[in-house]
Amino acid sequence: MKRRDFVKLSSLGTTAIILDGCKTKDSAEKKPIVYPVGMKNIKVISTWNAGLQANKVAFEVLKNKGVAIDAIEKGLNVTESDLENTSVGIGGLPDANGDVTLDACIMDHEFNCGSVSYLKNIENPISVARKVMEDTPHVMLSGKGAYDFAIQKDFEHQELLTESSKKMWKEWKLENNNVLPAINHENHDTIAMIALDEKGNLSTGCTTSGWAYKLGGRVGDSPIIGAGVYLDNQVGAACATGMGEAIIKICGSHAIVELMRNGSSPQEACKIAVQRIKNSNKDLKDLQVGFIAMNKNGEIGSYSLYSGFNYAYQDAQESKLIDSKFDLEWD
Ligand code: SD4
Repeated sequence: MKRRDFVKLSSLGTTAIILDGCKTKDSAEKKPIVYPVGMKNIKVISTWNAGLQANKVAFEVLKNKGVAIDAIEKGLNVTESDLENTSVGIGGLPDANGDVTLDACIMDHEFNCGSVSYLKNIENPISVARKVMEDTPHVMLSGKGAYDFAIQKDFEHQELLTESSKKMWKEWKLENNNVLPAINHENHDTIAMIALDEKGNLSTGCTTSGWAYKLGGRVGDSPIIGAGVYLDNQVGAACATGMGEAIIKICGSHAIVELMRNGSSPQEACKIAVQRIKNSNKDLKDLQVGFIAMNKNGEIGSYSLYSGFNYAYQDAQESKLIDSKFDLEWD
């Protein structure tokens, strides 16, 4: 039997054991980790308020014994197709030129991942990302290539700039002299999600229209594996929201998974990642970032730099919004 291999399911099918998945901080010796599997452990978390609706759909998939990757795709599709959501999919706020350009990525329990960036005119980029993962030898497609691939896979060409998003963009152009707005709790709700299925497998994904009124061509953290999301099924998963530039610089989600591997709880790991961002940026003004994480045991955590970040939680018992812990008050 190989080290780190999934060892066995218990006779009741409610626990599984892995070796060396999450070492405790001071032990070099490989302690077996027992983690729960089974229907009573299924759960979903996702960023911001819009996560409540998305979680419901994702949870339905899990409840019907579906796999985590399906839960992620179906859940995130809800937010992408919500015309009222100005941060994701159709209705997302455009870049400075008025183009809606979308970023998304998805990752499963076997390190398979797919991603699209700078994708125009396709309502559900997370589904295109999944096709990249499943139907190509690549991880990431961008721009026109991603669009052409989506059309080839029978996705529909859509106008993504709604009348209300267009109006907001025009007002911004007139009033703000091309100054980028802050990414905060009032104007942003990119969705990033983690799901744990009945087999004890995790998946994660993220989808966004990115920083409103960004420069044309800008790509954030959300389609970047390791920044916007990361997952090691023997350890846990993490995903991000907020200013992508700061998240990319510390490989935020990957950092959190590595911290969990070395013994941090999801909560501690998210906090340490935020501290790294705090310490690696001179100007913290308007630099909101938030992380959520779940480990193999289904324990969850989150942390943001500023107040105002929340995330949605759903399991068999409850669906709720949780206010994240944070470092600084938003004024
Ligand atoms: C980006 N991280 O494009 C995204 C934006 C975001 O809540 O998450 N906003 O940088």
